[in-house]
Amino acid sequence: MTGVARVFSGIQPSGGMHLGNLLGALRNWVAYQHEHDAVYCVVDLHALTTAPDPDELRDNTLAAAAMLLSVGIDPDRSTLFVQSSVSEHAELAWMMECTVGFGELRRMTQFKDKSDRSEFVSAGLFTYPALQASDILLYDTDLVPVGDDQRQHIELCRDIAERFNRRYGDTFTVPAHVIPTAGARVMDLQNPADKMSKSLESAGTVGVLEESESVTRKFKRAVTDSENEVRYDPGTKPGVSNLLGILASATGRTPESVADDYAQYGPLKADTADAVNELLSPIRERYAELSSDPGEIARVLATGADKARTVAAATLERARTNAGLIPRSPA
Ligand code: AQP
Repeated sequence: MTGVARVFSGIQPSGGMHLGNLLGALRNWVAYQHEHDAVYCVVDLHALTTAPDPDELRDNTLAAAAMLLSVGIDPDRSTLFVQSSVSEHAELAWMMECTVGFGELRRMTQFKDKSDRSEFVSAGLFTYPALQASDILLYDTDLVPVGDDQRQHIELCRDIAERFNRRYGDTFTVPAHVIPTAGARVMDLQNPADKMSKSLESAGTVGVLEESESVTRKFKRAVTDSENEVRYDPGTKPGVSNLLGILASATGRTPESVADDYAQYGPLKADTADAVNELLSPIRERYAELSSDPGEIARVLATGADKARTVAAATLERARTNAGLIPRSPA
């Protein structure tokens, strides 16, 4: 423990990362590592909830780590590791499952959305928020930077921590979420009612590694509306508001002030594409360099896992003792 606030967040290795991941989460991760004790994790156990192909999961896990390094996560400032390398996550998850209510899990909207789209719904998909609570609570986390879609899960994590603390005495730090003001919910460019997502495989998803011509084309074809007024109003103008939100987030402004600069949709689309390409192009270059050195990525992850394990093991031990589990081996 360093005395500065601890930040924790994770990302699933469920495919190519997209602009929503970048603007909603990863850019904040990078910012936080300069003033906080940052712990970032590729959550491969969460990806197992949807039974990915094993080779794909392996590749995606390393690719996700390479992506985090490419967006600017600095392993000298942040602890970066893969969730399954630190077995304390899975062990504490059981205690979290015994702390969260069935009814609470059933209210999670992400579970409802994902189970509606899946033929096979694993019990793991249902208990996902318990594993996520374990991820967060193991590190005595103060702040969890996430996109808006994770708000409900982090609120549940707080409830789980508070219930455990009430039952067994002070054990966990109760974390707070941090959600960006712009870019918190990047919507699909073709269907602005849905959030941009890795697993939907829509033509309206913009990949972080996508070629700039393709990015420009996707913005040009972005669905707007039949009016011709540039106004930030996500309720009635979701497509236009999504473009304004993206351009605002990419340029550090507010969507309302960006809207004042435009009278037509065409220039708004073109400028948004340019701003996004400007953001993505150095990331693509860095990713190409890093991908040619998988040994370096593995080394960074191994060092990160060692650092993470030290903190996680101490928290797990505290939770075990407080809950009445006997020591693993005599003192
Ligand atoms: N569209 C989005 N806008 C803003 N933030 C987003 N995030 C995800 N989608 C958007 C944030 O990215 C972080 C990591 O996401 P994740 O991969 O762990 O979560 P996810 O919700 O599973 O991401 P996807 O892209 O929707 O993948 P699938 O479809 O596979 O589930 C989180 O902080 C999340 O808020």
